[in-house]
Amino acid sequence: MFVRIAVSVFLISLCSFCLSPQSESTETPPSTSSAPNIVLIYTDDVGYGDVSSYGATEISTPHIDRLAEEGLRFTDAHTTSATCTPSRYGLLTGQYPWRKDGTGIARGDAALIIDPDRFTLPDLLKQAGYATSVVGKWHLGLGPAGGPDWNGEINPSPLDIGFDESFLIPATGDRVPTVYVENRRVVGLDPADPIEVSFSEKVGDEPTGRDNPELLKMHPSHGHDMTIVNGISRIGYMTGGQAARWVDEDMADTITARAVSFIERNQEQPFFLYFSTHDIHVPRVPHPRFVGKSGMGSRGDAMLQLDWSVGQLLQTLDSLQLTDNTIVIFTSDNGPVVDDGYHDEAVEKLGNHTPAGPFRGGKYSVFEAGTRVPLLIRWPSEIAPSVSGALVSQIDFLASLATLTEQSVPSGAATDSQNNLDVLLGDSEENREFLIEHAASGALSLIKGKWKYIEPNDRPFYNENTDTELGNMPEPQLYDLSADQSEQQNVADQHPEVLTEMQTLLKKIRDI
Ligand code: NG6
Ligand code: CA
Repeated sequence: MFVRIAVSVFLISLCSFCLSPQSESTETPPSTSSAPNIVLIYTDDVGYGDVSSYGATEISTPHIDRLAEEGLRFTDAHTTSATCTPSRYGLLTGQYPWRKDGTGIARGDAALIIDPDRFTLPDLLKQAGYATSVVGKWHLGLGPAGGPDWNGEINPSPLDIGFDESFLIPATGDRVPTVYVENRRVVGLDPADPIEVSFSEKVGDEPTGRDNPELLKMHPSHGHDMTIVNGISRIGYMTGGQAARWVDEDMADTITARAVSFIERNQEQPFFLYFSTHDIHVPRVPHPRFVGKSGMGSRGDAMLQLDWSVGQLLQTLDSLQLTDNTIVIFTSDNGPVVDDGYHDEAVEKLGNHTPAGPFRGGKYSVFEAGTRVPLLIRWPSEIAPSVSGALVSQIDFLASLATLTEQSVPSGAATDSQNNLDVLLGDSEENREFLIEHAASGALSLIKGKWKYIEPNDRPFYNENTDTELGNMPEPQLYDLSADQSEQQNVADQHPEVLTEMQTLLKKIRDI
């Protein structure tokens, strides 16, 4: 109730601001400083069991844990998908990525996947009067059909879908081009040394991991054997842009500093920061000050680096006295993977650590660990610390934040996003009526009540490169998550009526 009242007060004041920012009324104009800032920390490949507040005992993540101690810790929160590009598409658009072609793992030179005409989460917050920024991993494509002009203006870009500013890792750390893009330009590019990128054939004459493994400081375990940059071979070929190339060891420092700067520059007005970390995706090359500190190899060290980045943001909010009225959301884009393509000692030094927590599968998988991720939401002035077992999905962030900021969503936009604000603020523990999970194979799962149905598909059950149970099977699967959260007993044969009901509902949702 307290939260509801406080949120209503905020809504009234923010709404007045939106309607009459130039008001000439003699009354004191409503203060926009009552609008909560929103910092969305979107991590890469962090699993349910990778955070100590979610039960990890082999690693300590004190800064992330602070969010759990001071906010809400969700135990049944999901991304839309078990890989990065589709999850981010769903997060930013409120439309399930499987409704749109071309939302699979994007190439490093993919065109912008989100149509600039589509209403997005940053559009919403901009409309509500927020300063909006994305810092870090993008992986939603850039530029027009055919891909971006790395040597000129990159257009369209996040600036065309609602962000006021952007500082990007264009795709992933393991894909070329290995350069940052700030707003519409590659950072630090020397025009005399233009960038060329290809994912189909070698360009330029730089060595590759395949031909010159002796030049590598980290060797691929599968794929990742094309152009060598900073001693690490990548996915894709690139030449040129030498002065603009990032140094992997400095990446967390670089993007964290950019995020801190955005907060500092916008401290006097409501802001939305989408801080999208590279950690703990491959290649895991943390700064030397974290190397060896986890005892768990580079994956654990990258986790410590991620925790440090979170700490820097929290400290910035503290020092600017913004903590009380800033909503900090910490979550991940998909479940965990240990060997995702490099020999980085993650497998050898994993020890007793369980990245997926109690769940089966991992990144790419149809099983729970594919999409069930940590979700922490802290808003000290409004949310009492607690644990929520409610079934929630990132697809609902858009509609829920629309309710919070009293903005309307245009008809036809974000049609899969439901207002779930009460649950996200800890005012209710009502489960989402149903939840869809989307695996890398394209297969969908449906959760409703205690049941989880996985549709049949003929892709492999197991990926030996990543050592992941993908969970694909030619037969329908049905699990009772209330009794079997690790999806061991397929009870489809015992409950034909439930199976039919789930299949009918999934078809209905798919056909909307
Ligand atoms: C896969 C890559 C993997 C990772 C993934 C995307 C190979 C063999 N594997 O194709 O390393 O880059 O794509 O990860 O190339 S995600 O988190 O961005 O979805
Ligand atoms: Ca990811």
